[in-house]
Amino acid sequence: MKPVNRLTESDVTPEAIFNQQRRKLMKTLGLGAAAAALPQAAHADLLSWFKGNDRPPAPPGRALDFSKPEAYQANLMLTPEDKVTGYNNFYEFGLDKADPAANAGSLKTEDWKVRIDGEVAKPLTLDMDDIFKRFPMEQRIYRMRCVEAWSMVVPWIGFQLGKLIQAAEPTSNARFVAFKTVYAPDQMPGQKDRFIGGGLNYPYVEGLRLDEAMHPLTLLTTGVYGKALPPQNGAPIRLTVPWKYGFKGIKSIVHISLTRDRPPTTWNESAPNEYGFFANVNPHVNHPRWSQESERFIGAGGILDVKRQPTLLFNGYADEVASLYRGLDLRENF
Ligand SMILES: Nc1nc2c(c(=O)[nH]1)N[C@H]1C(S)=C(S)[C@@H](COP(=O)(O)O)O[C@H]1N2
Ligand SMILES: [Mo]
Repeated sequence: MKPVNRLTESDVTPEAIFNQQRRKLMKTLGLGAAAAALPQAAHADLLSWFKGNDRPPAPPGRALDFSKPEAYQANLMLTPEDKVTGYNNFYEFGLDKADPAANAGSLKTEDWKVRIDGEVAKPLTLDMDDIFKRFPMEQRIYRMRCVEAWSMVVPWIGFQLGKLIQAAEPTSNARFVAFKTVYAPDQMPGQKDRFIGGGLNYPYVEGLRLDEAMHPLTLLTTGVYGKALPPQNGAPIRLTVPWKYGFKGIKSIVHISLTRDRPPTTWNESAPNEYGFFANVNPHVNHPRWSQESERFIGAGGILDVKRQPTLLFNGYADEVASLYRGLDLRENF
């Protein structure tokens, strides 16, 4: 076995080269660069990230106050902090896994405000101080599963989204919750340039059914590893829904709106046959271009420590959430 730092160019071919050329081709053809960007083989992507990861770590965020409720301190092996904050998807800052950590420092998170409105009796605009005052923070150790078939275990800091929704007093018309990322093309190169941003429409938007949003596992997240979120992880506030694919976890949120109708969601609009509205983690429903039966867990060691393990239904949270989907065909509603 070769040590990680001895990986040669041939170790990342042919998959990496294939993906590169595929991207070029898709661009040349003017086809959805977004579809090309989610790699055919995320493994090649992992290899090249480990190879290139000699950058200094992002400056740490400020330490947060939080409790550690027993029920959420899962006894799972954590993905190390440098990987959680160094291997990211945040297409506003580029498509490669190292791009967000390298580029997201330009995001201005001072004077951040989050607006919650729509089908509510009490619309609210809160700044981050208001949020920290109103909602005590908790550490929750959650599995995190990207649709690209890699996974992590992350100690998030956050609070239940349901508490904020309750504070806004939903009307009886509210059935869904829509989320929007900040639109700041001057700070986010991917919003300015279609190719840097993977051809997605910005601002990035996501949505949940109201019962999913009210579920106690669903968090608004303000920190990771005990500190305020670094920009590449979606500072200053992002969504975490641990039983769904990672793309539901919209970053750097400025607007939350309760709606009667199902809101549009970015990846679903970009490729509706590949990314559904529900996006519940499910080993039995494959992505059209790859299997979801197993995943690569990103652990403590180098690339040799990236273990294949079975994907769990609802990402291991079936006892808590399966009842939300009783009677729903999970194959049709993927
Ligand atoms: N605004 C925005 N939110 C986003 C994304 C993005 O590109 N833009 N990527 C999503 C995807 S695909 C994943 S897997 C997670 C990654 O979160 P992490 O980098 O904190 O692990 O963020 C999600 N939220
Ligand atoms: Mo993802």
